[in-house]
Amino acid sequence: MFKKNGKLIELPRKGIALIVTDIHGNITDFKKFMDIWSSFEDDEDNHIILTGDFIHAMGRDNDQSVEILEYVKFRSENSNNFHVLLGNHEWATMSNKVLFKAGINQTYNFDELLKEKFQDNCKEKRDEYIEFFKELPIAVRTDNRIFISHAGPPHNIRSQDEIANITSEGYDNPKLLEFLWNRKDDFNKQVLKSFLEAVDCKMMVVGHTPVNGIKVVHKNQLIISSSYGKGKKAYVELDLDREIRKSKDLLKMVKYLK
Ligand SMILES: [Mn+2]
Repeated sequence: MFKKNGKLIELPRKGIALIVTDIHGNITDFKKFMDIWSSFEDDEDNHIILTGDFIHAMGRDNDQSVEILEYVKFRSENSNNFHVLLGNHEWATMSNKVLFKAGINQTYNFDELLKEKFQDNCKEKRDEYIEFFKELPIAVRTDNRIFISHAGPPHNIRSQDEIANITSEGYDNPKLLEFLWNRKDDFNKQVLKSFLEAVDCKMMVVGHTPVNGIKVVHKNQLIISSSYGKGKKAYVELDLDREIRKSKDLLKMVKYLK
């Protein structure tokens, strides 16, 4: 089992954790990841972590955000080892902020999608989804010292408890926003190092920035693009029992979607 410390999930030193990032409404890829997960899920020591941004495709033609959201919501509410983290796209929906990606107004598109699917019920559905987003954790810390979040790190984090309580003053606070939005140009090597020290971790795994499968930043952050990215689609099959000292150890656990 795992421990839920406020907005922080803590995973013990056993089993495997699949880390999947940035699905962005792509149901074809999502189903492939669920197939992969199906060979792990019977063992209660195994976990899957979706690191947010599972909604909002780049255009409406193939946007299966609602189907994915329904499935993800059901699974995470009915299974102990299905973890879903908040991404900036879910945050924008719950905060009613307009969000553009690749020149497309994602907030508008998502509302239109809800109207199409649920007609008169679309407002209730929207509220239901927002309640779900408010329940989502922000990050996972594993006992073998890997930290997993949508993006980041934020500046000036001093302890794990600060992350556990990060939404205690609402969802519009600067540290949370940095967790959801920060990319490599928003922090330097020293900020990453102090963050990892504060949470007692060796490495950090994030999504958010589209890359060609993977990219290592300042030696201690691994960016993964599992679906929406720049070519290859990668995920991590994290061995929770193995000691990880540096990026090389973690890179051995990276797999690619076929
Ligand atoms: Mn993102």
